[in-house]
Amino acid sequence: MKTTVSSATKTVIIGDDQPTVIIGERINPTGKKKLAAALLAGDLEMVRQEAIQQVAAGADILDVNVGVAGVDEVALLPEAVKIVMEAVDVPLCIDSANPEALEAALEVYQGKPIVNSVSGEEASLQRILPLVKKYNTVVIGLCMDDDGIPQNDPEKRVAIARKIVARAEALGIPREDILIDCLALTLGANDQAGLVTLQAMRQVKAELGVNLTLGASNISFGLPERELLNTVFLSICLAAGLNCPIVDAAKMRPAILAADLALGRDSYGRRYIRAYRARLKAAASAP
Ligand code: THG
Repeated sequence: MKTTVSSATKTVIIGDDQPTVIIGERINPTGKKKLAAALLAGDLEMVRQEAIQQVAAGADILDVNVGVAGVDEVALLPEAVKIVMEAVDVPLCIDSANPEALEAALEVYQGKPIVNSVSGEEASLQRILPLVKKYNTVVIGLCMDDDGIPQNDPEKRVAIARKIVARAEALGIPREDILIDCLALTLGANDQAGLVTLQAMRQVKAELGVNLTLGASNISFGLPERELLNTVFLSICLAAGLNCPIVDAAKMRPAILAADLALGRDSYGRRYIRAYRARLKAAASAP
């Protein structure tokens, strides 16, 4: 199963026989007061800087989310997408709960982006899947529906993934254009949350054969030593078949390269060694 996304000039392939694809999470005002304030003022300079820094840190795709209370996302999301397309050449993952904002961004996008996201909620299926078809995009399907996110019930999350795939295919959206997100919730509220996500991912991959994404950093909200927990959980997820995590590239890329090598996805360890040499060189030239 190969999922292809693109910018105007670059193509990224997502699949089990490919190296892990990093979707950079940092263009997102959640927990970032300065970015939230800048977005409210219509200032996209921080967005531009985050885009450049994340690609320098090894992000293969960038998630773009400008959702702050009080912001006009229909106007701002396409502007943010344009600024990011100007600053970097990687494909984008357009992240909004607002269908009008998604469509406005799809109108200006050049290439084949990821729409983040559709869910199993009836209103979402009816509103988002036709956009995915019309604009020929890839789409992330979230394992939640009108009853919310199934807690401690991996089978229910798999059932939602099955429904999203069936509804997409009924509209002529091919299965390779669907990335399923089994959803990571914080371990701070439920110590079984990680295991539930892992079991759902294994079953979705075995039954539906689709590629998997995950906002993996959610696992550590509210807990100490977030980076440690994120790194360990992410490594376990990669072994369970996660293909394109949404993470902070600067923090997670070394562990992802190590996991890819350990899992036989890095021939002769070339990517692992190249990244190590680049870090040595950067450290030697640092002031
Ligand atoms: N699934 C899908 N899309 C998603 C999510 C998901 N998009 C948004 C989110 N979840 C993934 N992105 C983030 C972005 C930031 C953080 C976590 C997930 C984060 N931010 C720090 C905080 O809030 O404390 C602030 C970071 C900083 O200041 O450096 O943790 O699950 N499909």
